[in-house]
Amino acid sequence: MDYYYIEETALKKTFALVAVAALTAALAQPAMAGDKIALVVKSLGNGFFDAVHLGAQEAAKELKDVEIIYTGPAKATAEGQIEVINSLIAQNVKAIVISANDPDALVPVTKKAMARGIKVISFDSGIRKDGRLMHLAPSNNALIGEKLVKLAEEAIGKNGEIAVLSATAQATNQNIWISEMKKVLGQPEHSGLKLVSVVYGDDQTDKSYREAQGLFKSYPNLKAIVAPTTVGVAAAAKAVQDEKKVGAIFVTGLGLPSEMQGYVKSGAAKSFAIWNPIDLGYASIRIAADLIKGAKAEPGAKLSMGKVGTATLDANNEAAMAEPFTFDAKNIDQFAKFF
Ligand code: RAM
Repeated sequence: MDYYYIEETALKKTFALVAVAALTAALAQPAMAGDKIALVVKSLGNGFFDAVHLGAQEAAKELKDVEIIYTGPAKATAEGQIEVINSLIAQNVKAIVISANDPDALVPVTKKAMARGIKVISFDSGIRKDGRLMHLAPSNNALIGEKLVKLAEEAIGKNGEIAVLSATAQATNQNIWISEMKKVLGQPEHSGLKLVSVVYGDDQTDKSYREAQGLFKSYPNLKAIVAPTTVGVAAAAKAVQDEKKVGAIFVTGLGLPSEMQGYVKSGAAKSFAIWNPIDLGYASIRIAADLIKGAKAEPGAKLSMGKVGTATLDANNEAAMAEPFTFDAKNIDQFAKFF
């Protein structure tokens, strides 16, 4: 696959889209009437989901007859999301668009919602197939796994100890990405990288920071921390900086340019990747609105993501939005103002 080509194209597309998104968001007043679509995130206070919310509002503004209810638990737990969903069922929302804290635990409550006619879709972090109509992944899972390994090699070369600092232990998305990463690490050309540990910061800054410190202590030869979570990657980079490990341990993974800018400048991180979270929120709401209007989520179906394109559902009713895009010292300033 020609990565250079993909990234050039993605750069142009992402840049055009974020510029439009920022402008639209600045002009937008939240739509106050119409079909209620609930956007349920893993936890509130996460910058990634705040950017998703911006895109959701942009879609609602475009659709005119949609009202977004942005909600989620304080901590990234399935129990918290179950409570939130029960209250949304009582509020007669038309759709629930959710990034799930667990693939299985939410199934009974989302089935209950679907039995009442509520369109349930997962995005970002999936719910098991029987608990949702479809899932919109931000990107292809195998591509993300490959990207994470390449980022680690960009930072430290072909050899050395690496550790993963993840979100919660039950997160559908991170667990898939880590298992894809392990497949890539199993290939002979990556055999020099040794994955010594996987730890969980639960998408909380303080816990992620402490887990990173724990890795420094337990693995004195550690060369890189790969964090496939925006919360974890920023916390790990801060720990590297605070503990004066810049140049000895490198942090990479999936991060927000706005949160990683300082760490790229300090050298705690050389590069990291992400897709456009504003687009992800926008695309998810467009799909939910289509389903409310009668579109069917079934294998082969083509659902409109508005200006982001078309989601074609696979045999599991899943689709992927875009390729991950890499950020480093050369382009981070350009993007940090957007997300
Ligand atoms: C965190 C969340 C989210 C994930 C990003 C990369 O914000 O865990 O689910 O997609 O990181």
